[in-house]
Amino acid sequence: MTAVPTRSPLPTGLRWSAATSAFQIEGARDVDGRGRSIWDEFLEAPGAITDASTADLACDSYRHPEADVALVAGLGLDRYRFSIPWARVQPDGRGTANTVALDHYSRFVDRLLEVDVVPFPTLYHWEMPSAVEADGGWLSRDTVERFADYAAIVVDSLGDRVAHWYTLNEPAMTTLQGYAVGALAPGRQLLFDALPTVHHQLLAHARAAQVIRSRASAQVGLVNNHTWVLPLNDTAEDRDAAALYDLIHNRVFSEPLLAGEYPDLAAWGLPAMPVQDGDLDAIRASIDFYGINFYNPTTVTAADASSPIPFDIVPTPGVPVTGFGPEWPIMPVALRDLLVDLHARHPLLPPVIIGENGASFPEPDRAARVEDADRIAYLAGHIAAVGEAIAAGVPVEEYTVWSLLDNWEWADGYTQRFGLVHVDFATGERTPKASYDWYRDLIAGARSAAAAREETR
Ligand code: IFM
Repeated sequence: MTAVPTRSPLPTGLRWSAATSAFQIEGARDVDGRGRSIWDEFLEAPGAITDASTADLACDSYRHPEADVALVAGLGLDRYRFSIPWARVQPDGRGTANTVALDHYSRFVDRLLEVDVVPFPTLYHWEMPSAVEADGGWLSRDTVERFADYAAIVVDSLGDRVAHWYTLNEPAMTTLQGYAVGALAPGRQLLFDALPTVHHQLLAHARAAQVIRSRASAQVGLVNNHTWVLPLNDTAEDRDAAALYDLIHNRVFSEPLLAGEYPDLAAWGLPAMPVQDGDLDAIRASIDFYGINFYNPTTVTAADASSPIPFDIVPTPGVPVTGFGPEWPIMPVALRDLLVDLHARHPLLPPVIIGENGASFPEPDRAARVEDADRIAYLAGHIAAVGEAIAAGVPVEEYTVWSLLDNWEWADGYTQRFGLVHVDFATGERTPKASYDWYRDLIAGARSAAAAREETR
């Protein structure tokens, strides 16, 4: 078991948050008129989910939102990140809103406000209505306006109380794992032909941001998954492989948002993006903050000439790993390096929000108090890395733990536990882990330190 660091890694002045997403915690897939989404389709495919589980019950959060709000309040969070599923609001992905679902999220927002926590919803955390996917999903430009219509419905319902919005969660994972290799829904295996989904997602985000700002006073951003890419060997081949992976995982998303242009795709033999007049201006002007989800670095080596893609992702040598094994190496300094590098390349970087950071470790299934020193060490190390990035001038303003609760980890089902709170999926019982108490105390300590500083001014 990893030792818990004793030094306080606290960066000053951060806001503190924790996150969940609807499909992973809500259950209740067939209530209140919810439509089908690509995840309902995906989990039914034989062998798609490691433990063959479904998200039918998950944490039962749709039926018991009060249980989650109590845990959020107990942590003393500044904000809570949750998601609103498109397929609950527009079951067919177009047309009239399902007011029963909207009322549910409206009451949820009120509950958060009652305990002084700022509601910070994500409009799209991977749950595309099946009907939209059937029309092409993110491969189709028409999805942009359908998403903007959905955003308008939600902001008209909640915009009087919600002033901070994430549009899309991790478009990189949707492109790479959803459309390129098929490890996540919608399970397409298009390799580089998945690239148009990058542009359509960025454009959908930009249109949704316009719509939100035109209907409410709000701060809008998206949150993407970033990784720090390392070549396995210091050779020209591995450096090229790493540069290509960096391009398709990170830069193809960050550069249009932060600099208004795509990196040079032709130089890598990749197809051009389906850009039309005005698209890049809209994308560049679209974020009030930049959300970064960070979990692990990625080590890359050049692939055999016979491989359909020119790189292989390999274990990162010499570092510990999470419950996923070598796939998820633990290297907090990679988060600092990534932030410092992004800021160096984009000196006018808007405020940065760490929208997710956390780790799964093997833990018991039955209700239990879990002494998760390994998770505490992971979080403390990454918060310290954020502090170092801030000290180097990176404008990070908020840090978010993934996740408040153990939940249904997509294709890994219930086999990976990320929560600050243990969930017994057989009974629904929630038991705060040691990391919950640690994070609560860290937040309280940060607040007292900030108050003391104010007093001495
Ligand atoms: O559970 C996911 C989340 O939905 C998106 N970001 C990564 C998390 C851990 O895999």
